[in-house]
Amino acid sequence: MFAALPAFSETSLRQAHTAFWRDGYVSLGNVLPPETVDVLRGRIHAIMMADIDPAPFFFQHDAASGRYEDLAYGSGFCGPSLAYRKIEKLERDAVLRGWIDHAVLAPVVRTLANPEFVAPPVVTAITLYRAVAWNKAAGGGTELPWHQDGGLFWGIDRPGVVQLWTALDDAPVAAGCVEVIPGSHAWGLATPQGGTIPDPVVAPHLAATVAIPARRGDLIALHNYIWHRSGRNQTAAPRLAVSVSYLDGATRCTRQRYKPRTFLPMFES
Ligand SMILES: O=C(O)CCC(=O)C(=O)O
Repeated sequence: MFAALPAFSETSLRQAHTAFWRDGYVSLGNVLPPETVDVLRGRIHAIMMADIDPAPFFFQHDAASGRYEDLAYGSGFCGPSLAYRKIEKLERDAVLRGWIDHAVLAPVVRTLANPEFVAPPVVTAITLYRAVAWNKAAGGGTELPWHQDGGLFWGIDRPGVVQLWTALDDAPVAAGCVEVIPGSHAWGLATPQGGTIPDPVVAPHLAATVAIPARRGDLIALHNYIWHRSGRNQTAAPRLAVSVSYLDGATRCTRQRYKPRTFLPMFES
């Protein structure tokens, strides 16, 4: 299904590296052909509709109000619906894993993970923190507040190295595309626990917001510390994307209340 994907050139990786470390994000272009997008999108829809056994996956449904504050936690799968907001553990599906772990992504992750540009990238061990479908049903979805993907809340002993976000539907501004504050990755964590950034901290920077509208098949890299958000979907079409967070292979889980997690090795084949 992925056999024909072209490799990223050294020039494109160099340009991506410069933009990523300067701005905290970079668009890597349209990488997936429509037929591949259809397969991946179809898999996630089948999981949401329970045409594929939903048991291996973690779900969070949209709040009826579309307000982040009203989301239910711990409810999991609550019946077939295309209005799940988030589905985690996508790597448990062999087809989706084929993209998460695809060889064409390995040099992108290894190049962007290193603050110095090295070509070809040093072959370091990479593991998976999470692979998540972010879904906004037509005319719905939930507003995702400004946040960073790191901090104590993430339960790891060092920051993630990069996140790759793939659009499986068009994501124009009106559909709630990802928005960022360029350069904010360089400011460290806004709070030690990470996650949502308090409104008074974000407010002085809002004028610098940049929206990143995407077409289906587009790939975007996000630094874990970039301040980012997305709004509700005000279009008549759904907005689905997959976001994969990669770790340096030496990363260890720091949680103590539960058995520490181990992280799935990536790009080994
Ligand atoms: O797709 C979205 O709306 C949010 C994506 C996101 O927050 C992430 O990839 O970390």
